Amino acid sequence: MTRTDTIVAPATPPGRGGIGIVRVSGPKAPEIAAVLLGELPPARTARFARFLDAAREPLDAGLALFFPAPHSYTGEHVLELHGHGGPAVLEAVVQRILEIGARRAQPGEFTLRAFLNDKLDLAQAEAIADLVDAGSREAARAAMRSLQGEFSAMVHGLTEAVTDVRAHVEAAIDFPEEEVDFLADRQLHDRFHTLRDHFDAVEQSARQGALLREGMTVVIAGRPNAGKSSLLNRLAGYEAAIVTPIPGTTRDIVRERIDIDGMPLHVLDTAGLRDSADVVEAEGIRRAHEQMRRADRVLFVIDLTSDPDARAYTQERERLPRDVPVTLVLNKSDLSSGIPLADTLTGPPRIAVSALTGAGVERLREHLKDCVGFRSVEAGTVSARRRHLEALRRARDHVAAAERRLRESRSGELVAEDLRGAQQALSEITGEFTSEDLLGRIFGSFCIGK
Ligand SMILES: Nc1nc2c(ncn2[C@@H]2O[C@H](COP(=O)(O)OP(=O)(O)O)[C@@H](O)[C@H]2O)c(=O)[nH]1
Ligand SMILES: [Mg+2]
Repeated sequence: MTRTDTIVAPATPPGRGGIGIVRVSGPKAPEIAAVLLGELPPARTARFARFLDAAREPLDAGLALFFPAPHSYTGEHVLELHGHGGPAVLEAVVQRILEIGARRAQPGEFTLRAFLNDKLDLAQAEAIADLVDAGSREAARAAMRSLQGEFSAMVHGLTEAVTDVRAHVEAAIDFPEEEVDFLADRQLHDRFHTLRDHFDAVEQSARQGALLREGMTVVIAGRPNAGKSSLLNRLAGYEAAIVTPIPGTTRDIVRERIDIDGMPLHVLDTAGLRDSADVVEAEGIRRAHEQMRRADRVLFVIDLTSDPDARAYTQERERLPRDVPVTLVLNKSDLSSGIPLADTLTGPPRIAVSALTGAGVERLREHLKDCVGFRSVEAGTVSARRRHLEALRRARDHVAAAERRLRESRSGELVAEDLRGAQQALSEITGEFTSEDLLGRIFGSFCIGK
């Protein structure tokens, strides 16, 4: 992948549409325009043009736009051709451009070039993909904030705060006679304290952003006929799964993506847990266990009418994955007078609902949001990814280590070293410090033409 190549790809999704856009970026873009269109359009001005083949017959006609470097998306010369949105006609235009002297772009390569040319930082580049993929208006808004640099600004603010503390510590190293006094300074301890609060605030914001993007996965489990499929349908708001009074109806996993205040909730309905002789149902039960192990939470549905003491849960508990938290959903509350109170203090949280009438389902939704710490999207929510959260955590660990060393060893050198580690971890978020490998992973997941 060299940046002296000129790349080309359709920028609109494959399929048929009113308009199809082909994008070209690189040093040869002006030459390609001259050959394909017969002339180079004036900078940043839409021009009607015919897109010509080798025999100068038009392949298509539409608008041509030329963005001279460095004032373009990628920072290179960019040519945009807005033609008709048919797969064959778009491919013909791309083919002609390949002949003139470009190569096909790899996924995310336009945005990678924008990153390499300092048009945007890594967190902003990721925000572009998040904006394209956003599954809700809230997620789109958060991605837009990150794209505008709000998240990067938070991370830079944090980096500056770490740098300040490090400067203070390094000043101490420069005056060895006074080093111990310097490092025992009350002010330095206060700064560490402020730094911790600062980390909390940024992490909180990033966590909300990551939840908006990735959401949570819950598996609905329980005995046959407890009302699992009814609960899924109630959460989804339509009949996604088949509901019958016959136990063992659900065998395949039924998945639904539901939106709670913009947070994606992936809900999986599973075969009822029982000792079944039927091979098909047994396979369904095996899959249910497999999905539970991967879930963020298990909703264990109890039929209050037949199992008021939630014995099904007590019996199955051993077989449930140990590290996945459970909520007991006490269903069919419309038919049951009281809710069992035994174990309420020690066992998993319990929520009474009626999948039939919908009573209690709103409370269940709120409960799920609380479980992952999702707040309804506040003004400042930015989009963020797991990668960012991990880097923040590593940076915070380095700061904690620095603080510990300060207390224990009073060695300025070592404290400064830890703080350098924190800075490095933070710089991975915005991409001042990145490996080829990480870039490959991030941009490889983009679509072609982005
Ligand atoms: N009265 C009442 N019946 C329910 C409720 N939830 C489910 N049912 C009924 O219980 C039966 C089994 O429901 P289903 O959702 O298929 O259970 P699953 O086997 O756990 O998926 C069906 O006849 C449902 O109509 C509820 O909250 N109240
Ligand atoms: Mg079912």
